[in-house]
Amino acid sequence: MVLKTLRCGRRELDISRPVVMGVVNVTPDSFSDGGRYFRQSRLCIDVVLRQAEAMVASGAKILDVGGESTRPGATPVSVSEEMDRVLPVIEQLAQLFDVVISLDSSQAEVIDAAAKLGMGLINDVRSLSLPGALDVAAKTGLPVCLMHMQGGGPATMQLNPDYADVVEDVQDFLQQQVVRCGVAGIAADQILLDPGFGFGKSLRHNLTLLNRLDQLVALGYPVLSGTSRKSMVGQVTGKPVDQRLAGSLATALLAAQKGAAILRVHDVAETVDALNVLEAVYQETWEI
Ligand code: PT1
Repeated sequence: MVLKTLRCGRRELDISRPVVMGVVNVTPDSFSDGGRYFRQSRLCIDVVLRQAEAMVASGAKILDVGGESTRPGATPVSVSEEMDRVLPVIEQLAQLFDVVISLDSSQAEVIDAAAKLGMGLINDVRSLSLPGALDVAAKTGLPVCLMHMQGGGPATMQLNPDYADVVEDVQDFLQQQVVRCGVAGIAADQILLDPGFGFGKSLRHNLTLLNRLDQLVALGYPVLSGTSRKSMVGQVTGKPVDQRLAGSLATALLAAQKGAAILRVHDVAETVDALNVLEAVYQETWEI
């Protein structure tokens, strides 16, 4: 049951080839580009729009807008603050660019409001577990990305990652979330799965999940992979966050080779180039 298009509101997203999702962080404390769009702690929407425009020109098919930092140890943000950050950006991006605008949020209120402003995909690192989020998401009819996280939340998730078999545990969790979504009325062909790299995982857990990503793909849902600039890349290469491009490209290519449908990245142009090379080599053989 590998399905090839997602119905993202007014837009359709072709995922018969791997596509790139560009990260648009509107948080003052993002792990990799923290505060880039902030001047004296005020959000500069024109800077965000210029960055997004460059990502679209480089070949991003999705822009993922997030107002809550979810990196390890990040502090929570209030719902109203999150709304103030993401809603104007979603509205503008949806009007200006012919790509799918994704919202990286766990809050029912934010999801509901963003759906009315042209959001095309719901990306929730908490798999629609917060009050009201599942029903609001179902009501939109939009695709949802369900992600695995262990350990309660970004503040505590890296304290003691523990699995019997990390791949099987992640599969089991995600399959339970698929059932939950089905009961709420979300169509099976509008569900994406994500192993949640860096969310309650040791380096070995992350590397095992990437090495065996094909097992997650085998569940039959499109898989989203987010490894860009993460500490798993830093731990292997010994490089700080601003020098993780090459390592991140390696993880993106590996994920694509193992069947990932969407690569969530900061460096869109470089990732698109790398995927084009992979595709040129593979030619017609993506169907695995
Ligand atoms: C992700 C993801 C996300 N990651 C989806 N959404 C982040 N669907 C935000 C580190 O170890 O993988 N999938 N939204 C960013 N979160 C992290 C986590 C950032 C870990 C950095 C690390 O460095």
